[in-house]
Amino acid sequence: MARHPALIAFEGIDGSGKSSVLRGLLERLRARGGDPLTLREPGGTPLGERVRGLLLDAELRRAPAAELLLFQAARAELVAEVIRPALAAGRTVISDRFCDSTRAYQGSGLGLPRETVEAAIHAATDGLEPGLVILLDVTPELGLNRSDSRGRRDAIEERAEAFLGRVREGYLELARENPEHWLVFDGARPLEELIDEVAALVVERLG
Ligand code: Z5A
Repeated sequence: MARHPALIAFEGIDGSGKSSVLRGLLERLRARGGDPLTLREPGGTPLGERVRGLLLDAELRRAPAAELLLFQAARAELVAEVIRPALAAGRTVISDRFCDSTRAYQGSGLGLPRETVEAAIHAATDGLEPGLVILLDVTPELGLNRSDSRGRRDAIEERAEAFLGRVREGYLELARENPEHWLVFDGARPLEELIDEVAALVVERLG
């Protein structure tokens, strides 16, 4: 496993506020003259966006292993074509989800064996891992309420609250296992407060 200090991932269950905090962080980093590359998973390449369409289609049934591998297909393309070249050029890369989403959703959530999940992730990333993971922790109830208030649930959000409970526990376990690389925030706090705190810590980490 090779953690890259300039690769930052936002993680959390659906509706945890990742995209909102990431947008706020980006504004603050740009105001300081930074030019980070921001991405979201799955997606970010022509192939990845097509795979994203398949994965989020609520009408399309899929076996757990098929789901695991589709996420990795999108990720492999993103890592090879976008993330590695950007890191090699010296840019900071901030991704809305990365490989820990797979550990939490397909591992803890769907119950796929850890070795299977790790082998699939490794095939996609060749061991590249974020130097910093920002976890926005919310209860499944709050996350689903926020998704519902936007009036949409995709294939993965359709799953039960119990599924998201396992995903949340999976994330918290990963954070406990990797305390030097994970920062956990209570995603129920006011948004501006969260953005200020996350931005201060990211600026400190990036030096
Ligand atoms: N997935 C997977 O299973 N395995 C993998 O390997 C990968 C992904 C990479 C991608 O969906 C799905 O793929 C995802 C995991 C799975 N599961 N689902 N669904 P996506 O990209 O469409 O969505 P998402 O990543 O789950 O994000 P989201 O649902 O859009 O939520 P979010 O980005 O965390 O939250 P948000 O959009 O910033 O906020 C949601 C709403 O809450 C919004 O109206 C905000 O204004 C509001 N909000 C946010 N923060 C606050 C606070 N602090 N206070 C009050 N209101 C707030």
